[in-house]
Amino acid sequence: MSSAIAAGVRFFQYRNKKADRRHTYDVALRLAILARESGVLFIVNDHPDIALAAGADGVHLGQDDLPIDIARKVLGSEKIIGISTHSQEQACEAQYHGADYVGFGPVFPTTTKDAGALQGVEKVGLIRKCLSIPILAIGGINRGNVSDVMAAGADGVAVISAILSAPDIKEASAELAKAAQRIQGEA
Ligand code: 3NM
Repeated sequence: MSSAIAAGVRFFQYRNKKADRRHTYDVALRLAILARESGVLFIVNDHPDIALAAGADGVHLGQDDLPIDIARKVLGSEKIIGISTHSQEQACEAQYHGADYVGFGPVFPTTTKDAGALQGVEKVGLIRKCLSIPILAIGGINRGNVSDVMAAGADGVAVISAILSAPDIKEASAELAKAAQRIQGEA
């Protein structure tokens, strides 16, 4: 995380589907402290209670996690609640229920998880037209396609393998952050 912070990444999610809740809390606590000291945002995947207990900025929910309004009860009005969406209908519903942002994907093929039907860049443009909350595109995003996704209307991108599998995490983060910011600056 430190390398990515140094490279300009400003929003982090701790996602570990295999760890038990105690381990998730322990790691989230350390990452929340680092994020606060570094002035970046930090959210925890799946668990609103762990996000709150660890002092994170919010939670990222999946479609099968707690509903947004229940997570809101746990976290209060100040924390960030985001949710993964995989269709225009889910994205609209997330906004209606008070999500602060939606993740939308998979935009491109990914081997990181079985993310369901491919959405493509055009869908990002479509949901941009009906959502006022930020859209973070996810799924197979890399330095070669990030500009297209941003140009289609995403507010940001969520990236796993193009950063974590890169030989140099700092360099990969910097290239992605620079490409995303350049397009945002043009918008
Ligand atoms: N969620 P990578 S795609 C965690 O479509 C996740 O909601 C997705 O990893 C979704 O950057 C995905 O390595 C994996 O493709 C993203």
